[in-house]
Amino acid sequence: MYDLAGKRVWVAGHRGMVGSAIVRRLASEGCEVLTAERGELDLRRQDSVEAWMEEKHPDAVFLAAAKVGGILANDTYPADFLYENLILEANVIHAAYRSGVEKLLFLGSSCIYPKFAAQPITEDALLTGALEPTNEWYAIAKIAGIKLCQAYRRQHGCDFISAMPTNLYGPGDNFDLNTSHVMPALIRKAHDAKQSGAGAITIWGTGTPRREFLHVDDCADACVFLMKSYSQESHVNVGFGEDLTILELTRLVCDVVGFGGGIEHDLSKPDGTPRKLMSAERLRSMGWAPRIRLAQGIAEAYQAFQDGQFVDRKAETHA
Ligand code: GFB
Repeated sequence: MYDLAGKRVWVAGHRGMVGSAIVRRLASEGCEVLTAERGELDLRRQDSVEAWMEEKHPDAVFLAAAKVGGILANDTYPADFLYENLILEANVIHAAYRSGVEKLLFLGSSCIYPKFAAQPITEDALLTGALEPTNEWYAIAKIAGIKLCQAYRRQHGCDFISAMPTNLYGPGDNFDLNTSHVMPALIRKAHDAKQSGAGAITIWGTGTPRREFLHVDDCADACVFLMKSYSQESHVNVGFGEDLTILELTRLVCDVVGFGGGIEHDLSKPDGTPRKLMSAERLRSMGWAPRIRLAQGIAEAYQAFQDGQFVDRKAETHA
C-alpha cells in the first residue's frame, strides 16, 4: 500500500481532462498537489524537466500530460502525436528516475492494442498484431511509455506503473469538431442542431464501430487506486466493461440533449478500429469498479458543456 497522505504529488498535464480530474480526486487524499503551468515548464525540454524535478522533488507523479485528439487529429498530425508524446514521456520518466521519485503512474490508451485483437482485450494482447493505421503514431508513443516504465523498473528498481484507459469523456473535454473525440463531437452536434432547428446531424463513418466509454472521474479514481495499491510491471486496463456502436451512442446523446432529428453519415471520414472493448477483469479482481453509468455521465458532460466547462483546442498538449 502506497499512502499518498503527506506526499508531494505532481500531476503532469493538470490542465487536461484527465489531469484535472486527477487533481480533483486527490483533494481527499491529504497530499500536496504540485502542478506546473506550460509557461513555467515545457515538458518537451529535457533540461527544464530535470531542473523542475530537482527543485520541486515530488514523491509521486501522475503522468497525464499527452498530446491527444480524435481519429481525424491522429491521422492528420502523425509527427506531432508521435514526437510530442515520445519526448515528454521520456523526459518525465527519466527525470523521475534521476530525482528519486518513489512512485510514478503513466497513462496510455486502449489504442495500444492490435486493430483486430480478440475481445474483450486482455493486457497480454499487447504487441501481438498490427495497429490501427489512423492512430499508430500515438499508439507507438504510448507503447514506448509502457516500456520505459518497465525498463526503469527492471534496470533501476523504480516503482513505475502504467494504466491504459478506454475512451474517456467528461468535464474539461475538447469540443472542437475537427480535433475532438466522438463523445464531445456528438454532444456539440446534437446541441447545435437543437438550437438551430436543423433536421439532422452528420456523424463520421458508418456508425458500426463499437466503442467503450468511461467517465473521466471514474478514470481518475482508478488511477489513484492503482497508485496506492499496484506495483507490478504489467500495464493495467482501465475500462467500463461494456461497449456500444457509434450509432447507438449517437441516439443516446440525442436523447440526453433532446434532439429528435435524423442522423446522416459522412462516409469520407474513417471508422478506425472496428471494436476495442478492454477486459476489465484485472482491475475488478483488485477490487475497483466504475460508478458512473453512461446515460448519467453523458447528462453530466452535457451540463458541463452548457456551463462552459470545456475547451476548444487544436489537439493541444495537456501540459
Ligand atoms: O472518438 P474517436 O475520434 O476516436 O472516434 P477512436 C470514434 C468513432 O466515432 C470512429 C466515429 O469510428 C469515428 O469515425 N465518429 C462519428 C466520430 N462521428 C464522429 C465525430 O463527429 N467526431 C469523431 N471524432 N468521431 C481515438 C484514437 O480513436 O481514440 C486515439 O485516434 C485515442 O489515438 C482515442 O486512442 C482514445 O476511438 O477511433
